Amino acid sequence: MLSVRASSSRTVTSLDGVWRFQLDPEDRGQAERWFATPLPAPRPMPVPASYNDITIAPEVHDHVGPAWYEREAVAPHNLGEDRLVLRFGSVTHEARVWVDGVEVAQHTGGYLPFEADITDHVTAGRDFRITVRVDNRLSWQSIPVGFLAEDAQGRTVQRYFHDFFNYAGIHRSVVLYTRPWIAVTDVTIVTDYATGPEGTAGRVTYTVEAEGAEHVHVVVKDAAGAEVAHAEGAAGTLTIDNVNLWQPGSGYLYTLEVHARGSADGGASEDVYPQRFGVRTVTVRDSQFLINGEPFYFRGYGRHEDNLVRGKGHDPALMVHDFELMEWQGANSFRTSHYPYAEEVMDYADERGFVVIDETAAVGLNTAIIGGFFGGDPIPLFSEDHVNAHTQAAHADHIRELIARDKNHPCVVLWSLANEPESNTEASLRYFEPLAAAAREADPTRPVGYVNVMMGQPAQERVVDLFDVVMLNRYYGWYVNNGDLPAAEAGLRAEIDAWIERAPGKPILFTEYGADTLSGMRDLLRRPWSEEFQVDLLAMYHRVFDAYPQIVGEQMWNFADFQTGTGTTRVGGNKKGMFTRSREPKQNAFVVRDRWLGKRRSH
Ligand code: BDP
Repeated sequence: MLSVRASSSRTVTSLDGVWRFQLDPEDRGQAERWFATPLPAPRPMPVPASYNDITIAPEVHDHVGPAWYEREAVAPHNLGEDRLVLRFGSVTHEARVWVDGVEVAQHTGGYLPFEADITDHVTAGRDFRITVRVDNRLSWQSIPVGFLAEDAQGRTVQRYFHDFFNYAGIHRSVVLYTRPWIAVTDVTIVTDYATGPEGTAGRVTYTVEAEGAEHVHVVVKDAAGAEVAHAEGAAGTLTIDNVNLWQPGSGYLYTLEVHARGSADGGASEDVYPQRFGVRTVTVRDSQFLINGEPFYFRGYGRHEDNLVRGKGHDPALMVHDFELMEWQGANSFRTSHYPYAEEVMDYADERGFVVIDETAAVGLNTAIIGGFFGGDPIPLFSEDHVNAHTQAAHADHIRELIARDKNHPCVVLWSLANEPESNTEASLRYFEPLAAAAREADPTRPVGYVNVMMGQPAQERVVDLFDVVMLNRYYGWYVNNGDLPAAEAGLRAEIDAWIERAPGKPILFTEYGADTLSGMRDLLRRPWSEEFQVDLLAMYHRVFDAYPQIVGEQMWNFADFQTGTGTTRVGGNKKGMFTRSREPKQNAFVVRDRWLGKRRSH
C-alpha cells in the first residue's frame, strides 16, 4: 500500500485531534446501531493515542472489548473531479469504519494502515460523520496471538504471551486525501549499482500499477529536486550517473516521480505520485552482513512505540527526540520490536540513515513462555484449538501487508518474521516453511530471519535453515544465572560456539540482551537491578561479541523502559531501558556511548 503523499494532484487533510469516544463493555453498539446516529454518551479522546492512559478511569485503562470513536469531517467542495479516500495509519487491533452510517472498511491487525474510497458516500462541500469501532481483543487466530479468560471474580481478561502492555485505540494519524480517478496505486523500486572508470552508476528498476492509466512516465529527482533520469512506461530500468548511495549514517534519498494519465497526449486528470527511494544493496555472505558491499555491524536496540500518557500513539516530537538520543549514543540501527512501526518512523529512518530490522507483530507464538506469565498447564501451541491453519494464513497475510507497505524503504535491510516463536519442534518447521517462502516471494531482495528465544538452543532448533541470519535474544546473567556474570559468560560463549557449528556461514546478530535496571539505584556490590549491574552485564556481552567475527551486531534490550502488565518481575514496567521511560539516561548510556562512538570511528 502506498504512503500518503501530497502532490500537484493530491491533497491531504489531517483528521487528527480530539474525537468523541465511548467504551462498549457489553458489546451492544453494533446491535444498537451506534454507527447510525451520534454516540449515546461519549467522552473526549485524542487521536492518535492509546485510549488506556488518557483518563484516570480503571475501566478505560483495563478495558477488554470494543470501543467507539467518532468525529465529523467535510467533503471537498470540488469532489467529483477527484476521489476521496479515508486512511488510517493503524487501529489496534481490529477496526470497522462507517461513514454516515454506511460501513466502508474493516481491518484486522493493529499495526498496519488501511483505507477506504468514500467518494460515493459523501456529498461535495457537506459534513459527514466518521464512526470507528475498535476492538482490542486478541485470539489464537490474531497476530499477535492471545486468548480471553475469566478471572476469579468472573471478569473477562485478555491474556497474551508478550510483556508489553496491550495498548489500544487509533494509534496513528487519520487523513482524508484526494486523488484523480486515474491513479497510481502501487510502486515497487529495486536498486543496484556498478562502479566503473566513469564513477558509480545507480540502477533503478521500477514497476508501477496505475488504475485506469494508459500512459505512465517517471522522472527521477535527486535530493535537491534536480532531474537526473526519466523513462516512459509502467516498468523499466533507469540509470543514475554518479549516484549518491544511501549509506548507514547518510540517508541520501531520490524521488521517483510517477505520472499517470489517461492517454499519452495529456488529458485532464493526471496523477502525480512522488515515491522516495535510496540506492543501496544488501547481501548476506560468509557470516557477514553487507550493505553496499561493506560489512555492516549493527549497534542499537530493540525498541517500543511507548510513552507516557499517549501509550502507543505516534508522536513526532517523541520520534525526533528518540532519534536524537540514538544518534548521541552512536547507534546506527534498531529493530521494530515487536510490530511494524508508524510509517513516519520508517520515513525518518530513511532520512537519517538509520538501519532497520523490520519485524512483524508475530510476538509470543510460544506457549512455553506461559509458565512465566500465567502458571497453569502448558498449552500445545500448534494445535487445532490454538495456533492453527487460520493463524498461519493470518500471519502470511500480515507478512505480505508489511512488505507491501515497507518495500521501498532503503532503511529496511532485513525482515523479521516473528519474535521468540516456538522453533524446536517439527510443527514449528511446518509452520514457518510457507511463511519464509511468502516473505521471499513478496521481496526477493532482502534477507529474512526470525528472532530466536533461549529455549530454541542450537541442538534442538529446527527452523534456522529457512533463514539467512541467526538473531538471538539472550538473558544469561538475568533470567539465567541471575547476577552471576562468570557463569553467564561461560554459557554465552558455549552457545555462540554451538551456533557457529549449527549454522555455518550465517551472520549472528544479538537482537536482545540486558538487565532490568532501576534508574537511580546504586550499589557498591554491583548487584542486579542496580545501574552498576547493567553496566557490568553489557560490558561482559560486548567483550564476548568482540571475540567472534561471526557476530555482526548488538541491539540491546531495550532503548527505553516501557509499560507492561503488572507482575512480580515488573516494577512499574520493564526496566531494561538504556533510558528511562521519560528518556533520562541511565549510567550505562554513557558507557555504551563511548563504545559505540569508538566503533563508529573505526567502521
Ligand atoms: C524477551 C522478549 C521481550 C521482553 C524481554 C524481557 O522478546 O519482549 O520484554 O524478554 O523479559 O523474551 O525483558
